[in-house]
Amino acid sequence: MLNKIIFAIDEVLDKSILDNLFEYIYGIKIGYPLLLKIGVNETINLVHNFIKNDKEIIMDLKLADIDNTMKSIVSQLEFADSYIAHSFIGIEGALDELKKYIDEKNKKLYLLASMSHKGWNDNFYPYIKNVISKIDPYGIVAPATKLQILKTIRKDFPKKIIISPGIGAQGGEFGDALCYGADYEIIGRSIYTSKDPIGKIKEIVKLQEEKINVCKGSNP
Ligand code: O7M
Repeated sequence: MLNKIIFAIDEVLDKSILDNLFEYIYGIKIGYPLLLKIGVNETINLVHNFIKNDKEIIMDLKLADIDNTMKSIVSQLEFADSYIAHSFIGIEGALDELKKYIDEKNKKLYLLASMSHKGWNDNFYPYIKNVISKIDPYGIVAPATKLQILKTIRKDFPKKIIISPGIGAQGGEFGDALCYGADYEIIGRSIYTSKDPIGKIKEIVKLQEEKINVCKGSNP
């Protein structure tokens, strides 16, 4: 079965629902909504099975601060495997030290290359691209709502893991980002607002598989 979903848990869920979704998803993404609603300790309890097993836990606080502050934040969330930061904050005194710190802990850094909402300005992409090239993160976040920029980012960074949000609730079609170069699709509301999250995930996997079968061999 295709295993290309990163579940964005931005709402409080029953632990049993989450545990039942376990086998259908590659990893989970946690951010401010959940941490602020239930706190760090409750979040750790909720995702306990994911910590114990081989599922990636991505901490999405979109870090955008000076090095010392970002390191302090990361040090309090060590249950995660990876951390997401903004690229626009630049290198010296920010991302250079954060990358070193995360490397020392054998964790992963993802950098945002572009965002899924309308107002994001991709005219800054040459600057962002330079920052990403120099920092050399483990992975990149790129939008499923803007497939041409996603395709450009894949071309510019052929070996990086790309994770892509904006599918379902934001209008992107399931599977499109995979066809345009993403490794994983980040999906939140389509799953957690469903009355039947497992049924929904199975449906999404099927749609992703169908899309991949169509785009495989072609060059979107
Ligand atoms: O499927 P949704 O729209 O309910 O959730 C999408 C998730 O991806 C949600 O957690 C957003 O905060 C996040 N996201 C975007 O929607 N757009 C972006 O450009 C970037 C992110 C993100 O995950 O950045 C790391």
